[in-house]
Amino acid sequence: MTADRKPKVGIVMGSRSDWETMQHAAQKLEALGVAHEVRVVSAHRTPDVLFDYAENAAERGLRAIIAGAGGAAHLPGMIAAKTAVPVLGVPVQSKALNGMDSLLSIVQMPAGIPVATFAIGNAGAANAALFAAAMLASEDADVAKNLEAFRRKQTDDVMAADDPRIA
Ligand code: RP5
Repeated sequence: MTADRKPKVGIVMGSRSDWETMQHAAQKLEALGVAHEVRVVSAHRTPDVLFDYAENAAERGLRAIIAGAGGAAHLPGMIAAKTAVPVLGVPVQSKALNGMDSLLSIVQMPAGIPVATFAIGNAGAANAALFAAAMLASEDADVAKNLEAFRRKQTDDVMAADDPRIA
């Protein structure tokens, strides 16, 4: 959680091994000034913790949950089944199938319980954080300002170095 503010976004992951990927979500939220928390919550190893986390998410003030998992990645869908807080799923790049298993597990939710699904790996984690920030921007002027500044800098950086032959 950033500073002492109540977290607005929860970042959860199925295993500590997912942190290498999910740290990219945390870094973006930190940079944009979005109060957040980070937890390991496993759908199959700690199912009771998952239920508890999801059932209390709205009451605790979470506005979005970024859930990353790899392999048979049922974490985002199971969380979404237990809360109306929007769930943003990040497929972690698995060793066996390069994250295609994670992607399909997360994206192919049957109609009725949605999970917004992002790209496999680091890009997905970063974009899930940017998406969560965009969700909060309409009610938080500071986040809106930070998000706008991030995008402006990103554009400026590309334009300032638009000849790929020059390092
Ligand atoms: C999933 O299994 C996790 O999300 C992780 O991506 C994958 C492997 O977990 P570990 O065996 O590394 O703990 O539950």
